[in-house]
Amino acid sequence: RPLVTAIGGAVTLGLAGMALQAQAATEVSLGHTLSSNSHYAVGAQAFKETLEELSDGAFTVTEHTSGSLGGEREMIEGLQIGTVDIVITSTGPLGNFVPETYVLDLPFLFEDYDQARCVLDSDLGDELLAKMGEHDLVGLAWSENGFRHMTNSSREIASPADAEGLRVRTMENEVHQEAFRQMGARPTPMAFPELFTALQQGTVDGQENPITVIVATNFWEVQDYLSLTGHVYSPAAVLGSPILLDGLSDEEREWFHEAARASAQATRQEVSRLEEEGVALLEENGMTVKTDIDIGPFQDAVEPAYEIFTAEHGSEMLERIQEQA
Ligand code: EAX
Repeated sequence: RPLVTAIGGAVTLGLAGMALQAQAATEVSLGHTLSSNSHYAVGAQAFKETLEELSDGAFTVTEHTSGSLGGEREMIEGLQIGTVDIVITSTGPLGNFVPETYVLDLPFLFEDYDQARCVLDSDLGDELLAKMGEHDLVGLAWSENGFRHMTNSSREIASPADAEGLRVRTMENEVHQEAFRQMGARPTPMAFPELFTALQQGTVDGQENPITVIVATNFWEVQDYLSLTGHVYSPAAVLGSPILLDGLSDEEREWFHEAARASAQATRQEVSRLEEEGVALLEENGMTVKTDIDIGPFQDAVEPAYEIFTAEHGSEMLERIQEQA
């Protein structure tokens, strides 16, 4: 009898302990626009594992994929008002909130992944993350989307002339829109969750995204041609909501920063892997891929976008990046 009571007591204590822990756990919502087999999902899982481990289960992370919390612009707004806690987003719509980040979206700014990652990991990258604090956002880490390439359903694009008149969906980013206007295309800004249907229904003829996104979204189902233009490097940011993060202790906040860095690291690795394997996969799925593109004429075509950019945003950040790159 005493033994049973002792066991009963231990079980009760154990259950009480579990209940306490369950009560204390804070659920953190994390949103992104891509599918659960994407490089963002890999990053989301790394964020989850790291935060849950560092906090010993005090925080649990729930991932919301495929734009189920809205497009990137909407999710950034969600961070500002606290309806979502963590967002992995391209810089596409970010310039609308933090104009200092527009510089990163200039076409042909970076030559390769090493260069881009190096700049984002430098003081300049930290400065840009800190800037987000002035706009009701917490910049946690620079992650990655990848170099963007053009796809469409009409024809092979080998030169800017081939893009003439093409209705190309762009992100909601004025620098990108200007670049495509200069190329002679007809840019149509649109949130990512609407894109697949727009391509399917022919509302737009083409779009541009990194190999990672083209693979994760099965764009081969609605696009026949891929041209490896690599016309712009697309960074991603891991952002937090000040509504959650401002209320945490320094130690807790540092866990979020560390989780975001682990997330970025995992995502970059996945981007590199897909850069190696993705094109073959797209060809297997029936896309015609133009690989040996002469980017000179594309660079010439988008040159005026730089003047328009500096007239509006100044040239200081741009020059600093160009010096480092
Ligand atoms: O961040 O909107 C886009 O084309 C982005 O590349 C996508 O949402 C991933």
